[in-house]
Amino acid sequence: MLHYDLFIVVAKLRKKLDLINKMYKNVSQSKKNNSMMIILVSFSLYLQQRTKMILNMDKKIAFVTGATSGIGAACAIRFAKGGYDLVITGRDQNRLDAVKKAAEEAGAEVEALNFDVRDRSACQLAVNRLQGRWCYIDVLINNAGLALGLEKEYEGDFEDWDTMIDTNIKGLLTMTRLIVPTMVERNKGHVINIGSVAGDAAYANGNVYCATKAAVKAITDGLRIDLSDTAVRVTNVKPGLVETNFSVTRFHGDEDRASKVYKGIKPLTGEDIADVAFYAASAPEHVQIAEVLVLATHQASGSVIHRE
Ligand code: NDP
Ligand code: 8X3
Repeated sequence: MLHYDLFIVVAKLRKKLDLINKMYKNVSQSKKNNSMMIILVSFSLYLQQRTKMILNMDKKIAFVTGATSGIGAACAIRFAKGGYDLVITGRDQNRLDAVKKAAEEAGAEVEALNFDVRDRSACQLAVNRLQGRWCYIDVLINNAGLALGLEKEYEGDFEDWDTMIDTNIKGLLTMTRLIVPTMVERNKGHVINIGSVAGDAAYANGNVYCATKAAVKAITDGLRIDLSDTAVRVTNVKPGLVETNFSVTRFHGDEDRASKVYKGIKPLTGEDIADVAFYAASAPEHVQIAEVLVLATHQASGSVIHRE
Protein backbone atom coordinates (compact mmCIF):
# COMPACT_ATOMS: atom_id res chain seq x y z
CA MET A 1 0.00 0.00 0.00
CA LEU A 2 2.74 2.47 0.96
CA HIS A 3 4.57 1.89 -2.34
CA TYR A 4 1.36 2.22 -4.27
CA ASP A 5 0.56 5.54 -2.58
CA LEU A 6 4.03 6.95 -3.25
CA PHE A 7 3.76 5.83 -6.85
CA ILE A 8 0.49 7.75 -7.20
CA VAL A 9 2.04 10.89 -5.64
CA VAL A 10 4.99 10.82 -8.05
CA ALA A 11 2.74 10.17 -11.05
CA LYS A 12 0.51 13.09 -10.06
CA LEU A 13 3.54 15.38 -9.65
CA ARG A 14 4.83 14.48 -13.13
CA LYS A 15 1.41 15.03 -14.65
CA LYS A 16 1.12 18.44 -12.96
CA LEU A 17 4.56 19.58 -14.16
CA ASP A 18 3.75 18.54 -17.74
CA LEU A 19 0.53 20.50 -17.55
CA ILE A 20 2.30 23.61 -16.20
CA ASN A 21 4.85 23.51 -19.02
CA LYS A 22 2.08 23.31 -21.60
CA MET A 23 -0.01 26.10 -20.02
CA TYR A 24 2.82 28.62 -19.61
CA LYS A 25 4.67 28.24 -22.89
CA ASN A 26 3.92 31.82 -24.00
CA VAL A 27 3.78 33.69 -20.66
CA SER A 28 6.41 36.19 -19.36
CA GLN A 29 9.11 34.96 -16.93
CA SER A 30 7.84 36.91 -13.85
CA LYS A 31 4.28 35.62 -14.33
CA LYS A 32 5.72 32.15 -14.76
CA ASN A 33 7.62 32.50 -11.44
CA ASN A 34 4.51 33.68 -9.56
CA SER A 35 2.42 30.87 -10.94
CA MET A 36 5.14 28.38 -10.22
CA MET A 37 5.27 29.60 -6.61
CA ILE A 38 1.48 29.16 -6.17
CA ILE A 39 1.64 25.72 -7.68
CA LEU A 40 4.57 24.68 -5.49
CA VAL A 41 2.81 25.90 -2.33
CA SER A 42 -0.40 24.05 -3.31
CA PHE A 43 1.54 20.95 -4.12
CA SER A 44 3.44 21.02 -0.85
CA LEU A 45 0.08 21.30 0.99
CA TYR A 46 -1.18 18.34 -1.04
CA LEU A 47 1.97 16.35 -0.18
CA GLN A 48 1.57 17.17 3.51
CA GLN A 49 -1.99 15.89 3.42
CA ARG A 50 -0.99 12.77 1.52
CA THR A 51 1.89 12.02 3.90
CA LYS A 52 -0.48 12.40 6.83
CA MET A 53 -2.75 9.90 5.14
CA ILE A 54 0.09 7.47 4.49
CA LEU A 55 1.30 7.75 8.09
CA ASN A 56 -2.26 7.17 9.27
CA MET A 57 -2.36 3.88 7.39
CA ASP A 58 -1.32 2.05 10.52
CA LYS A 59 -4.47 3.18 12.28
CA LYS A 60 -7.10 0.47 12.16
CA ILE A 61 -10.62 1.11 10.95
CA ALA A 62 -13.78 -0.24 12.57
CA PHE A 63 -17.05 -0.20 10.63
CA VAL A 64 -20.07 -0.11 12.96
CA THR A 65 -23.62 -0.50 11.65
CA GLY A 66 -26.50 0.99 13.62
CA ALA A 67 -24.11 3.35 15.39
CA THR A 68 -26.72 6.02 16.11
CA SER A 69 -27.90 4.49 19.38
CA GLY A 70 -27.30 1.99 22.20
CA ILE A 71 -24.71 -0.74 21.66
CA GLY A 72 -23.60 0.57 18.24
CA ALA A 73 -22.98 4.11 19.53
CA ALA A 74 -21.11 2.70 22.53
CA CYS A 75 -18.96 0.52 20.23
CA ALA A 76 -18.11 3.56 18.10
CA ILE A 77 -16.89 5.51 21.13
CA ARG A 78 -15.06 2.50 22.66
CA PHE A 79 -13.17 1.79 19.44
CA ALA A 80 -12.43 5.53 18.94
CA LYS A 81 -10.96 5.66 22.45
CA GLY A 82 -9.02 2.47 21.67
CA GLY A 83 -7.23 4.13 18.74
CA TYR A 84 -9.40 3.15 15.78
CA ASP A 85 -10.73 5.34 13.02
CA LEU A 86 -14.36 4.66 12.24
CA VAL A 87 -16.97 4.19 9.60
CA ILE A 88 -20.32 4.60 11.35
CA THR A 89 -23.68 3.97 9.76
CA GLY A 90 -27.29 4.74 10.61
CA ARG A 91 -30.49 6.19 9.28
CA ASP A 92 -30.90 9.28 11.45
CA GLN A 93 -28.58 12.05 10.23
CA ASN A 94 -28.76 14.10 13.45
CA ARG A 95 -27.84 11.18 15.67
CA LEU A 96 -25.20 10.07 13.18
CA ASP A 97 -23.66 13.56 13.35
CA ALA A 98 -23.75 13.53 17.16
CA VAL A 99 -21.95 10.15 17.38
CA LYS A 100 -19.45 11.29 14.73
CA LYS A 101 -18.67 14.39 16.82
CA ALA A 102 -18.28 12.36 20.03
CA ALA A 103 -16.02 9.82 18.30
CA GLU A 104 -13.90 12.61 16.81
CA GLU A 105 -13.54 14.13 20.27
CA ALA A 106 -12.33 10.69 21.40
CA GLY A 107 -9.57 10.88 18.77
CA ALA A 108 -10.99 9.09 15.71
CA GLU A 109 -11.28 10.15 12.12
CA VAL A 110 -14.84 9.30 11.16
CA GLU A 111 -16.74 8.61 7.95
CA ALA A 112 -20.49 8.70 8.57
CA LEU A 113 -22.75 6.91 6.10
CA ASN A 114 -26.52 7.31 6.14
CA PHE A 115 -28.35 4.29 4.76
CA ASP A 116 -30.81 1.55 5.65
CA VAL A 117 -29.23 -1.91 5.89
CA ARG A 118 -32.42 -3.39 4.38
CA ASP A 119 -31.78 -1.51 1.13
CA ARG A 120 -29.17 -3.61 -0.63
CA SER A 121 -28.30 -1.11 -3.35
CA ALA A 122 -27.97 1.67 -0.76
CA CYS A 123 -25.55 -0.56 1.19
CA GLN A 124 -23.57 -1.20 -1.99
CA LEU A 125 -23.50 2.52 -2.90
CA ALA A 126 -22.37 3.50 0.60
CA VAL A 127 -19.55 0.97 0.63
CA ASN A 128 -18.51 1.98 -2.91
CA ARG A 129 -18.29 5.59 -1.75
CA LEU A 130 -15.41 4.70 0.57
CA GLN A 131 -12.06 5.68 -0.94
CA GLY A 132 -8.37 5.02 -0.25
CA ARG A 133 -7.58 3.57 3.15
CA TRP A 134 -11.29 3.64 4.08
CA CYS A 135 -11.82 0.63 1.80
CA TYR A 136 -9.73 -1.51 4.14
CA ILE A 137 -11.89 -2.34 7.13
CA ASP A 138 -10.18 -4.07 10.03
CA VAL A 139 -13.23 -4.73 12.19
CA LEU A 140 -16.82 -4.98 10.98
CA ILE A 141 -19.37 -4.74 13.79
CA ASN A 142 -22.72 -5.94 12.47
CA ASN A 143 -24.90 -4.37 15.13
CA ALA A 144 -27.90 -2.76 13.35
CA GLY A 145 -30.94 -4.68 14.47
CA LEU A 146 -34.19 -4.61 16.35
CA ALA A 147 -37.09 -6.47 17.88
CA LEU A 148 -40.65 -5.50 17.01
CA GLY A 149 -43.54 -6.75 19.09
CA LEU A 150 -43.84 -9.38 21.82
CA GLU A 151 -46.87 -11.40 20.81
CA LYS A 152 -47.80 -15.02 20.35
CA GLU A 153 -46.49 -16.31 17.04
CA TYR A 154 -50.01 -17.01 15.74
CA GLU A 155 -50.99 -13.40 16.50
CA GLY A 156 -47.83 -11.69 15.20
CA ASP A 157 -47.68 -8.79 12.76
CA PHE A 158 -46.47 -9.64 9.23
CA GLU A 159 -44.80 -6.28 8.75
CA ASP A 160 -42.91 -6.54 12.05
CA TRP A 161 -41.69 -9.99 11.03
CA ASP A 162 -40.46 -8.74 7.65
CA THR A 163 -38.66 -5.77 9.22
CA MET A 164 -36.85 -7.99 11.75
CA ILE A 165 -35.89 -10.60 9.16
CA ASP A 166 -34.78 -7.97 6.61
CA THR A 167 -32.71 -6.04 9.16
CA ASN A 168 -31.30 -8.63 11.56
CA ILE A 169 -30.60 -11.37 9.00
CA LYS A 170 -30.53 -9.97 5.48
CA GLY A 171 -28.96 -6.61 6.42
CA LEU A 172 -26.21 -8.36 8.38
CA LEU A 173 -25.60 -10.74 5.46
CA THR A 174 -25.43 -7.88 2.95
CA MET A 175 -22.83 -5.97 4.96
CA THR A 176 -20.81 -9.14 5.47
CA ARG A 177 -20.90 -9.92 1.74
CA LEU A 178 -19.77 -6.38 0.88
CA ILE A 179 -16.96 -5.99 3.38
CA VAL A 180 -15.44 -9.41 4.02
CA PRO A 181 -13.92 -9.91 0.51
CA THR A 182 -11.29 -7.18 1.12
CA MET A 183 -10.51 -8.81 4.49
CA VAL A 184 -9.92 -12.09 2.66
CA GLU A 185 -7.74 -10.32 0.05
CA ARG A 186 -5.60 -8.85 2.83
CA ASN A 187 -5.82 -12.02 4.94
CA LYS A 188 -6.67 -9.76 7.86
CA GLY A 189 -9.81 -8.62 9.63
CA HIS A 190 -12.46 -9.36 12.20
CA VAL A 191 -16.24 -9.66 11.95
CA ILE A 192 -18.13 -9.12 15.19
CA ASN A 193 -21.82 -9.91 14.96
CA ILE A 194 -24.17 -8.74 17.69
CA GLY A 195 -26.33 -11.79 18.30
CA SER A 196 -28.33 -12.32 21.48
CA VAL A 197 -29.18 -14.68 24.29
CA ALA A 198 -32.47 -14.80 22.37
CA GLY A 199 -30.66 -16.84 19.71
CA ASP A 200 -29.76 -19.61 22.18
CA ALA A 201 -33.33 -20.55 23.03
CA ALA A 202 -36.72 -19.04 22.28
CA TYR A 203 -38.57 -17.30 25.13
CA ALA A 204 -42.30 -16.66 25.45
CA ASN A 205 -43.59 -14.38 22.67
CA GLY A 206 -40.04 -13.86 21.36
CA ASN A 207 -40.60 -16.26 18.40
CA VAL A 208 -39.49 -14.37 15.27
CA TYR A 209 -36.97 -12.09 17.01
CA CYS A 210 -35.41 -15.19 18.66
CA ALA A 211 -35.36 -16.87 15.24
CA THR A 212 -33.44 -13.95 13.71
CA LYS A 213 -30.83 -14.16 16.44
CA ALA A 214 -30.61 -17.95 16.07
CA ALA A 215 -29.97 -17.20 12.38
CA VAL A 216 -27.22 -14.76 13.39
CA LYS A 217 -25.61 -17.60 15.34
CA ALA A 218 -25.75 -19.98 12.35
CA ILE A 219 -24.54 -17.27 9.93
CA THR A 220 -21.66 -16.38 12.26
CA ASP A 221 -20.65 -20.02 12.70
CA GLY A 222 -20.89 -20.56 8.93
CA LEU A 223 -18.69 -17.55 8.22
CA ARG A 224 -16.12 -18.75 10.76
CA ILE A 225 -15.95 -22.10 8.97
CA ASP A 226 -15.67 -20.45 5.54
CA LEU A 227 -12.85 -18.20 6.78
CA SER A 228 -10.95 -20.87 8.69
CA ASP A 229 -8.25 -21.00 5.99
CA THR A 230 -7.65 -17.25 6.48
CA ALA A 231 -6.52 -15.05 9.38
CA VAL A 232 -9.93 -13.31 9.47
CA ARG A 233 -11.62 -13.81 12.84
CA VAL A 234 -15.34 -14.11 13.54
CA THR A 235 -17.09 -13.42 16.84
CA ASN A 236 -20.69 -13.66 18.01
CA VAL A 237 -21.37 -11.36 20.98
CA LYS A 238 -24.66 -12.44 22.58
CA PRO A 239 -25.98 -9.95 25.11
CA GLY A 240 -28.86 -10.43 27.52
CA LEU A 241 -30.82 -7.45 28.84
CA VAL A 242 -29.13 -4.21 27.79
CA GLU A 243 -30.91 -0.95 28.54
CA THR A 244 -30.89 0.98 25.25
CA ASN A 245 -33.62 2.12 22.90
CA PHE A 246 -34.24 -1.56 22.13
CA SER A 247 -37.44 -2.02 24.18
CA VAL A 248 -38.91 1.36 23.16
CA THR A 249 -38.53 0.20 19.56
CA ARG A 250 -39.91 -3.25 20.40
CA PHE A 251 -43.04 -1.72 21.91
CA HIS A 252 -43.46 0.79 19.07
CA GLY A 253 -42.61 3.83 21.20
CA ASP A 254 -44.41 2.83 24.42
CA GLU A 255 -41.80 4.08 26.93
CA ASP A 256 -43.74 2.96 30.05
CA ARG A 257 -43.94 -0.60 28.82
CA ALA A 258 -40.28 -0.47 27.77
CA SER A 259 -39.06 0.70 31.18
CA LYS A 260 -40.79 -2.28 32.88
CA VAL A 261 -38.41 -4.65 31.04
CA TYR A 262 -35.55 -3.35 33.21
CA LYS A 263 -37.49 -3.07 36.49
CA GLY A 264 -36.04 -4.83 39.52
CA ILE A 265 -32.79 -5.80 37.82
CA LYS A 266 -29.63 -3.90 37.03
CA PRO A 267 -29.36 -4.37 33.26
CA LEU A 268 -26.24 -4.22 31.14
CA THR A 269 -25.31 -1.01 29.33
CA GLY A 270 -24.23 -0.47 25.74
CA GLU A 271 -20.76 0.27 27.12
CA ASP A 272 -20.59 -3.18 28.78
CA ILE A 273 -21.14 -4.80 25.38
CA ALA A 274 -18.74 -2.43 23.63
CA ASP A 275 -16.03 -3.43 26.12
CA VAL A 276 -16.58 -7.10 25.22
CA ALA A 277 -16.42 -6.37 21.48
CA PHE A 278 -13.25 -4.32 21.98
CA TYR A 279 -11.71 -7.11 24.08
CA ALA A 280 -12.40 -9.63 21.31
CA ALA A 281 -10.88 -7.31 18.69
CA SER A 282 -7.82 -6.71 20.89
CA ALA A 283 -6.98 -10.38 21.53
CA PRO A 284 -3.67 -11.59 20.05
CA GLU A 285 -4.02 -12.51 16.37
CA HIS A 286 -3.90 -16.27 17.04
CA VAL A 287 -6.83 -15.98 19.46
CA GLN A 288 -10.36 -16.06 18.05
CA ILE A 289 -13.07 -15.30 20.61
CA ALA A 290 -15.75 -17.31 18.82
CA GLU A 291 -18.73 -16.53 21.01
CA VAL A 292 -19.47 -14.58 24.19
CA LEU A 293 -22.74 -14.74 26.14
CA VAL A 294 -22.95 -11.62 28.33
CA LEU A 295 -25.71 -11.47 30.93
CA ALA A 296 -26.66 -9.16 33.77
CA THR A 297 -25.75 -10.82 37.06
CA HIS A 298 -29.39 -11.58 37.93
CA GLN A 299 -30.25 -12.94 34.49
CA ALA A 300 -29.60 -16.65 33.93
CA SER A 301 -31.07 -17.18 30.44
CA GLY A 302 -33.45 -15.52 28.00
CA SER A 303 -36.37 -16.35 30.28
CA VAL A 304 -34.91 -16.68 33.78
CA ILE A 305 -34.51 -13.23 35.33
CA HIS A 306 -34.47 -12.60 39.07
CA ARG A 307 -36.07 -9.26 39.92
CA GLU A 308 -36.10 -7.50 43.30
P1 NDP B 1 -31.06 0.49 19.79
O1 NDP B 1 -32.48 0.56 19.37
O2 NDP B 1 -30.59 1.43 20.82
O3 NDP B 1 -30.11 0.58 18.52
C1 NDP B 1 -30.38 -0.11 17.34
C2 NDP B 1 -29.55 0.48 16.23
O4 NDP B 1 -29.78 -0.24 15.02
C3 NDP B 1 -29.92 1.92 15.96
O5 NDP B 1 -28.76 2.65 15.62
C4 NDP B 1 -30.85 1.78 14.78
O6 NDP B 1 -30.94 2.93 13.98
C5 NDP B 1 -30.15 0.68 14.01
N1 NDP B 1 -31.03 0.12 13.00
C6 NDP B 1 -32.20 -0.53 13.17
N2 NDP B 1 -32.73 -0.84 11.99
C7 NDP B 1 -31.88 -0.37 11.03
C8 NDP B 1 -31.86 -0.39 9.63
N3 NDP B 1 -32.83 -0.96 8.93
N4 NDP B 1 -30.82 0.19 8.98
C9 NDP B 1 -29.84 0.77 9.67
N5 NDP B 1 -29.78 0.82 11.02
C10 NDP B 1 -30.80 0.25 11.68
O7 NDP B 1 -30.87 -1.01 20.30
P2 NDP B 1 -29.57 -1.81 20.76
O8 NDP B 1 -28.39 -0.95 20.77
O9 NDP B 1 -29.94 -2.51 21.99
O10 NDP B 1 -29.49 -2.89 19.59
C11 NDP B 1 -28.32 -3.12 18.84
C12 NDP B 1 -28.22 -4.60 18.52
O11 NDP B 1 -28.08 -5.33 19.73
C13 NDP B 1 -29.42 -5.18 17.81
O12 NDP B 1 -28.97 -6.07 16.81
C14 NDP B 1 -30.14 -5.95 18.91
O13 NDP B 1 -30.89 -7.01 18.42
C15 NDP B 1 -28.96 -6.42 19.72
N6 NDP B 1 -29.25 -6.81 21.10
C16 NDP B 1 -29.80 -5.92 21.97
C17 NDP B 1 -30.06 -6.29 23.27
C18 NDP B 1 -30.72 -5.41 24.26
O14 NDP B 1 -31.23 -5.91 25.29
N7 NDP B 1 -30.75 -4.11 24.06
C19 NDP B 1 -29.68 -7.64 23.75
C20 NDP B 1 -29.14 -8.49 22.73
C21 NDP B 1 -28.91 -8.07 21.47
P3 NDP B 1 -32.32 3.77 13.90
O15 NDP B 1 -32.29 4.63 15.09
O16 NDP B 1 -32.19 4.46 12.60
O17 NDP B 1 -33.45 2.78 13.94
C1 8X3 C 1 -32.26 -8.75 23.28
C2 8X3 C 1 -32.32 -9.45 24.58
O1 8X3 C 1 -33.74 -10.96 26.00
O2 8X3 C 1 -34.75 -8.92 25.19
O3 8X3 C 1 -31.80 -9.60 22.28
O4 8X3 C 1 -34.34 -10.75 23.71
S1 8X3 C 1 -33.86 -10.05 24.87
